[in-house]
Amino acid sequence: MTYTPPKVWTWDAENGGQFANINRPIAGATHDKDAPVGDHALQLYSLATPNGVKVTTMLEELLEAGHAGADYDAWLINIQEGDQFSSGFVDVNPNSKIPALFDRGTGARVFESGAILLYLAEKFGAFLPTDANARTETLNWLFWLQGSAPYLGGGFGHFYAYAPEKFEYPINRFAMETKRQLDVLDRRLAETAYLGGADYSIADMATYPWYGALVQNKVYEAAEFLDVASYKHVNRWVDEISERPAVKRGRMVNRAWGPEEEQLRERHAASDFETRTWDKIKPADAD
Ligand SMILES: N[C@@H](CCC(=O)N[C@@H](CS)C(=O)NCC(=O)O)C(=O)O
Repeated sequence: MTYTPPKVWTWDAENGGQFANINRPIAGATHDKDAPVGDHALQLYSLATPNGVKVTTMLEELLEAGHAGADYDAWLINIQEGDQFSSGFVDVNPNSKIPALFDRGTGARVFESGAILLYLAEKFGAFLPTDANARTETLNWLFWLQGSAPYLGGGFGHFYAYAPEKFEYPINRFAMETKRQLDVLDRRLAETAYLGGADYSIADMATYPWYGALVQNKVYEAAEFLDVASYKHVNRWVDEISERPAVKRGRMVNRAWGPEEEQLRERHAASDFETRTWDKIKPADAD
């Protein structure tokens, strides 16, 4: 069936596909509600999607490395329920997308996951090399990820897993691009231990939640379709990063699906990982 665009596009609220209910052609808040604030300087408003996990991984890595000032409150933003359109969230991120960070210590609002990683790396002097060339290479890969992941998620993942029908043209186009990106990563990781070079950095923290989940078949069920096993250097890097304790904790924060013992829907203290996972605090009347 061929589609002929009308002269002027108009919004058809029910255009189908998962997430159709939260997509709008306008920005701004839909309702008045303040963002919650906890005791720590760093207030994170997020959800454990790959973009959210980038930041919770960084915060947990900072704490693991002894930066006590990185302790944080993480509040759950349920994007299916429209929490990202509350006035309080929009004040922190006018783009209405998780993750968003408010630093009560400096008064800075920080949005865009890449900007949040860079902000935290500079604030704590960690996970970003100080040598100018090494720093530039790390930022090359961080910005590469920020520009590339939308082709994986919004392109390939959307059309392969979430669109109302399987359309050959976009699946071909984005499978091609996703495989090209995996090859870019594989060639880089054949040369160096980590994306920025010899050291684990914010570039790895940004990239792992997307391409790690893809090669471990945790998203889209496309591991076989994309023959992810053939990217052996990517797999080596994914296997190694998966074992980091901070990475394991980071993926639990603001998670509201999957095994209940892996869901720490809100995080306010390090001890919450032991005492406040969903299996332990789920109300009797929750589904
Ligand atoms: N470029 C943004 C992308 C953030 C993003 O796409 N967040 C999604 C979840 S992974 C979201 O909040 N979607 C809600 C919406 O689109 O209404 C970043 O890196 O922070």
